[in-house]
Amino acid sequence: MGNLFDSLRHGTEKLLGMPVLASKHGEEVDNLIVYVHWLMIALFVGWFAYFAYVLLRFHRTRNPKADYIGVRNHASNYIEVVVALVEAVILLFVAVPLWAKTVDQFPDPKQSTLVQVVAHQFAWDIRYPGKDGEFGAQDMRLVSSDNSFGIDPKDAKGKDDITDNNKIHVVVDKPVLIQLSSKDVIHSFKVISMRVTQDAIPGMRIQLHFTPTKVGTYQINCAQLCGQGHAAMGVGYLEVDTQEEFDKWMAAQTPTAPGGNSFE
Ligand SMILES: [Cu+2]
Repeated sequence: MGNLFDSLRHGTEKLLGMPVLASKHGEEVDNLIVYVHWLMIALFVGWFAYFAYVLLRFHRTRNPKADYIGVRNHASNYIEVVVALVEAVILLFVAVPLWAKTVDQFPDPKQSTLVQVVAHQFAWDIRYPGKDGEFGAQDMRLVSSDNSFGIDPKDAKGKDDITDNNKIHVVVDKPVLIQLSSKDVIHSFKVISMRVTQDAIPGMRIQLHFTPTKVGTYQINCAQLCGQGHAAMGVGYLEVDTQEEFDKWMAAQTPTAPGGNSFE
């Protein structure tokens, strides 16, 4: 039974042409999409069958005289109750738990790849906390062309921060915790293969998390029409490395001391 269910589910995923999946919670997102489609298919077929039945059953040759009472049984009420029950099950047992996990159960920053992402017209600025695992303080008055994050030179925690743009390096099978904000308008951080989408809002630092499961390079898209160069934000990439690759890459980076510029 379980096997039949799984193969039905995978078959539906193929039929829908679902994009490559490379994150842990993404399977639950896909399940939700598949279950909703099953319900919609059932309703679509059901309604059409009913429509065809009605055309024949109430054709004027069979009913020369109008019937003023109409349907006498309660079949439609029972069907409505069943549909409402199925919807309640999908909502309460699939959608709500997944949403709760997404917005409430954040991974421990110490066990995660911690990244700060600041969107702006039209690119993504990236910052890693460096060896100490903590971001240095920021002050927006310090933002300049060579200090895009406004890292405060007086804060020792900022000395080892690494900054970059448009490419985020993360580690496979390790939670990724992103702190997302925007410098100008509302953007939206979307990585389809990770099944994450989160608006980047000026003045807010919003956390999002996912655990990548496959090494590879995945496109980041901006999912809010944010200006004329909106499409250019597709230059963003998420690179999922093995731990060794990541460590090697990180070791080759020079910290961005405030006031200096060490990134490309
Ligand atoms: Cu944008």
